[in-house]
Amino acid sequence: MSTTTTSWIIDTDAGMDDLLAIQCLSQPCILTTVGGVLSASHAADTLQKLFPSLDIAIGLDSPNENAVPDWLQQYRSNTVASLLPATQGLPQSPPFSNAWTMVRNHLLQSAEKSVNLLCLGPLTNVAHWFTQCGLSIKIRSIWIMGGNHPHHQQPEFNFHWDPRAAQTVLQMKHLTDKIYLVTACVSSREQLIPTDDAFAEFLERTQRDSEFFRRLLEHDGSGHFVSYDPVCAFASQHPEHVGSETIPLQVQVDGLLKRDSSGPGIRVARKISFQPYYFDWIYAQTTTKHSIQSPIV
Ligand SMILES: [Ca+2]
Repeated sequence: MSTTTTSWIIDTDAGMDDLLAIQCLSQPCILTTVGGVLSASHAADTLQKLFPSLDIAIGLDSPNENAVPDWLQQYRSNTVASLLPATQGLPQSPPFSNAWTMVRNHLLQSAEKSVNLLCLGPLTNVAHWFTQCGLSIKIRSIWIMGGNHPHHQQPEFNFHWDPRAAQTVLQMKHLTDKIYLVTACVSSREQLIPTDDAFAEFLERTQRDSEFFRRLLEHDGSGHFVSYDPVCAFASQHPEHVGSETIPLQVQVDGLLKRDSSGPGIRVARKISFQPYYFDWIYAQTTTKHSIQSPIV
């Protein structure tokens, strides 16, 4: 039996910015984890504690999981892990489902062009899912936070962590025209706000009215988690505030995106209307009952 409504799958590596993005996406969704900022299993454990009402399944780690750099080890042990003591006393995480099994079952039950993907980590899972089945017909849109604008020479983390998967996904014939790429260049802290004062005012107002936001700020006082993944989530919910261009792209071996006329044409976000829409959205989604209720609230 097919459903006629649209649905959302969020594929995430559970960084601080992922957590805000998930909290802001107000409709029910499936969460799948992918290795990146956290390993896939660590991410699932973290999300289960923070968002126990959502369906969560474990996906794949990238080939780079065997060579985690020092800075990432430190992030794993300090940043996201430090949110978890507030959830102590909750039941242990159950055995998680396999992400591919959960996604496949969901796609099989869904109508054509009804499932949206929000990809907030490396593309390891997505490359795996759609190279081995013909279910891409069920996909309506794929919003990807990752990569760099080709005028920029620095690879972005998600694409750098699994460049082969990124290249595989961008080249998938049946998916290319469904992809919306929100690069690091258009979603970084520098792009978000005109002045430090305006950002400070936003942080002050939001933490005053949102316990969830305040808890995130306790662990990252800079508020950098407002960058990247929540921007991609916002773009997916409000495409009317996104200006885009289509650019032929190839992923280099280090994850750098380069303009290449032999590559597939990918829709890339060029400009996002942050003021006031993005900040009003973050405020509304973290302070109203529409948000996912989590035990840290
Ligand atoms: Ca992420």
